[in-house]
Amino acid sequence: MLFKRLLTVLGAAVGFAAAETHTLYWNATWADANPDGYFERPVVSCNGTFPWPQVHINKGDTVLLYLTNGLGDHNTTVHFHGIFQHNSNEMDGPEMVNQCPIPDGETMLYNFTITDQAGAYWYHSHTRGQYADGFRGAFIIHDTDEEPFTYDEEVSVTIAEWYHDLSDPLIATFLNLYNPTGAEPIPQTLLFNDSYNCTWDVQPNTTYKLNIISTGFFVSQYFWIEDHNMTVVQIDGINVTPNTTDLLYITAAQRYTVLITTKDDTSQNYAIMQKMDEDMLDNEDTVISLNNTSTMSYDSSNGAVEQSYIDSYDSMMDDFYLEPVDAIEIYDDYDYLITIDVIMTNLDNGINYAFFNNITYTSPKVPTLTTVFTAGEEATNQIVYGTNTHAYVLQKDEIVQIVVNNQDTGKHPFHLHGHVFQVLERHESISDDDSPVGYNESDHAEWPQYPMRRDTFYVKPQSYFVIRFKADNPGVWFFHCHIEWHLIQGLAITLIEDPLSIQANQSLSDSYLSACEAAGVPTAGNAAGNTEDYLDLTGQNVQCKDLPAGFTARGIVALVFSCITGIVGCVVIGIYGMAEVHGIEKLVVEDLNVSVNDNDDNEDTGSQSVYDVEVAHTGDVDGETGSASGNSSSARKV
Ligand SMILES: *[C@@H]1O[C@H](CO)[C@@H](O)[C@H](O)[C@H]1NC(C)=O
Ligand SMILES: *[C@@H]1O[C@H](CO)[C@@H](O)[C@H](O)[C@H]1NC(C)=O
Ligand SMILES: *[C@@H]1O[C@H](CO)[C@@H](O)[C@H](O)[C@H]1NC(C)=O
Ligand SMILES: *[C@@H]1O[C@H](CO)[C@@H](O)[C@H](O)[C@H]1NC(C)=O
Ligand SMILES: *[C@@H]1O[C@H](CO)[C@@H](O)[C@H](O)[C@H]1NC(C)=O
Ligand SMILES: *[C@@H]1O[C@H](CO)[C@@H](O)[C@H](O)[C@H]1NC(C)=O
Ligand SMILES: *[C@@H]1O[C@H](CO)[C@@H](O)[C@H](O)[C@H]1NC(C)=O
Ligand SMILES: *[C@@H]1O[C@H](CO)[C@@H](O)[C@H](O)[C@H]1NC(C)=O
Ligand SMILES: *[C@@H]1O[C@H](CO)[C@@H](O)[C@H](O)[C@H]1NC(C)=O
Ligand SMILES: *[C@@H]1O[C@H](CO)[C@@H](O)[C@H](O)[C@H]1NC(C)=O
Ligand SMILES: *[C@@H]1O[C@H](CO)[C@@H](O)[C@H](O)[C@H]1NC(C)=O
Ligand SMILES: *[C@@H]1O[C@H](CO)[C@@H](O)[C@H](O)[C@H]1NC(C)=O
Ligand SMILES: [Cu+2]
Repeated sequence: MLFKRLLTVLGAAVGFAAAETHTLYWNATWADANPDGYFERPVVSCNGTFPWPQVHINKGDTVLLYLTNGLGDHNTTVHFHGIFQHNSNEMDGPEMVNQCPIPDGETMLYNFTITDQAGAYWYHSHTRGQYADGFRGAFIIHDTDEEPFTYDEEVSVTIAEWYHDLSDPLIATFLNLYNPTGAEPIPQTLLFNDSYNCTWDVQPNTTYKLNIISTGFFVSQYFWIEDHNMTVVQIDGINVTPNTTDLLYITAAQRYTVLITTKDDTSQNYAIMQKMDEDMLDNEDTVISLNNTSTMSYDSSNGAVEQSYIDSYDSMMDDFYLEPVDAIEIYDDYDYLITIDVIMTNLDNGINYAFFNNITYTSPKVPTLTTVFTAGEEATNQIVYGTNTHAYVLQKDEIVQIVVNNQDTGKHPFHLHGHVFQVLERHESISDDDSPVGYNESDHAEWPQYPMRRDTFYVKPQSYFVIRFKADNPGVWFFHCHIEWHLIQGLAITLIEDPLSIQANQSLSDSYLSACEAAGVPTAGNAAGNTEDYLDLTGQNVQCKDLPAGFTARGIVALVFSCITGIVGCVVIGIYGMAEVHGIEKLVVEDLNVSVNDNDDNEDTGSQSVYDVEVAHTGDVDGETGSASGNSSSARKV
């Protein structure tokens, strides 16, 4: 162990860790697997094998990944979560944002070099719901520079929840008139390394660097190891001043790297515990086990462990207080402000969507990156990206501040592609009995001098957070909730960072263009596919209409409730329900005596109507800001 440590230090000192190229061939195919020991089901596998491989590379290395779609009945894509993709924006992955979907039988080359990052990352499909079906794995970048902490061995583990149903049917019942409150599908179990009841063999008297990587898509997890402390040294690839805790709270997509020093006696094994954050589940009816136990084994002859209990889940480490080792100071001020309110509500088709302000993200007809490359000088005009991609054009090197005001009663872990961001403030959660609290620029908490940075950070119920980053990485970057269900509901915006530099320094590869051709997606045009007039968005994809005035989510709940409780109601739904809600309103009012325009009493649905919510306009914050850039929720200082 000492030898290994010496070698690493020596290797870094004399720089013999020459950059390598890792050529990977992955064929995404269906296979059967039983990762939780309860139920065999089809999973998206790598070459027929599940789980997907852990990828280990060094800083400076290049990845050449040939991803083949062998699924037959689905498109695919892959995103390397947390990777900056400097000058390789087309390799970032999100479907119709950074690339075309890869259709059946096609292969796309992901070609990128890791220049300035190390630590625990992961990869996953960025095609609707697909990583819930298994397409996900750990991606570890070993640092070639000396790390600011020492250890003997490095180990990585992924944690996630698991469903017995496939994503397709889950999405179909989730985005549905019969699910008007938008209740998310309930997972059945938790997985450890995409498996269960695992054993981690440890040596006594040894310090381990453990990368804990959430490859989850919904529920946050508490994580603890019986009678062992964990010293957090890195979050989402950012080294932090060591902070010791016995309990972590890990949202979907976050990573914690911890040091664990083992005991010097081997007479006992210990439980490694994972537990779902029950507050995020609408019900627990179909949960098989809220928690799961794996074994930290000092000696296999000690046998299996009992689960370990803790007194309170309130003692978890609060990542907000962690300080980055590089002590980068808070950016002085912002140049550009984006204020977005999280709202969940129903549209005219009765389906519950997620909104930032009044927009639920709807994919364009041409990937946003294709539009950047083909719009010429119009690429700096937000209009060409369409209204429903919720696009913001950022200028080179400006400081961007994003304020997320969460009007919803749930927690949401937000992820920014292409960057880590400074976290200035996360307000405490506000109880369901009170109204949501939004950020007030003239009355906020004191901000840290050296803010914590990471790429995924959660906002608390009915509360807000404030983040800043520098627009120094030209590219199209998605900002979205990492609860996959909420992304499917439209909780995303698109940031188009310095589009003219993208045009000048990057290009679309043959592989990108041939995937588009095979998928039948145009290789030029604005969001509507128009190549003649980039300012003409006629025919673009747009969200469904708003509910008729005065018709609330509550009305829909009543309507569906009537279906469940009364046969007559079912007939009504059968006739009108699947197509349009128009006209149903009157029926609901008559049949169920539900009052319309009764917007002040909707706590029984947990949802709010669009008509209850004031969209925030921040164009004139403190009278200091310049004219809004055409979007009501953003403002650039002049
Ligand atoms: C997948 O199969 C290809 C072609 O047979 C092979 O080159 C590659 O190494 C395999 N990858 C994994 C992770 O099994
Ligand atoms: C990928 O897998 C599919 C399904 O098993 C198979 O038909 C196809 O030939 C494979 N492609 C490659 C490049 O391995
Ligand atoms: C794959 O993507 C193309 C282009 O968006 C689309 O037309 C097609 O329906 C998709 N295929 C599947 C199976 O979803
Ligand atoms: C990968 O990208 C680099 C830099 O753009 C390029 O030089 C190289 O040819 C690419 N590799 C392949 C196999 O296309
Ligand atoms: C877990 O594995 C141990 C052996 O390591 C076994 O004794 C125990 O029964 C297993 N528990 C479950 C729930 O499968
Ligand atoms: C998780 O699985 C990987 C192999 O995919 C293995 O190398 C690693 O040791 C496992 N982690 C733990 C903590 O057991
Ligand atoms: C964990 O750390 C706390 C505070 O530093 C200490 O009191 C406790 O004894 C430690 N527990 C273990 C098991 O080392
Ligand atoms: C652990 O190290 C201590 C001294 O540092 C030694 O006394 C003890 O025997 C070691 N324990 C084991 C199990 O190797
Ligand atoms: C784990 O869940 C089971 C039921 O699913 C419950 O009986 C047990 O108390 C839970 N353990 C912990 C540590 O919460
Ligand atoms: C953990 O999961 C396994 C299988 O998924 C299950 O048998 C076990 O009861 C779960 N609960 C605990 C506390 O380990
Ligand atoms: C450790 O984290 C706690 C909050 O969980 C914070 O109060 C404390 O200042 C942190 N200490 C260091 C050294 O970062
Ligand atoms: C959102 O509100 C803005 C400003 O009021 C309006 O121009 C735009 O059409 C609205 N968008 C949608 C999708 O309703
Ligand atoms: Cu969310």
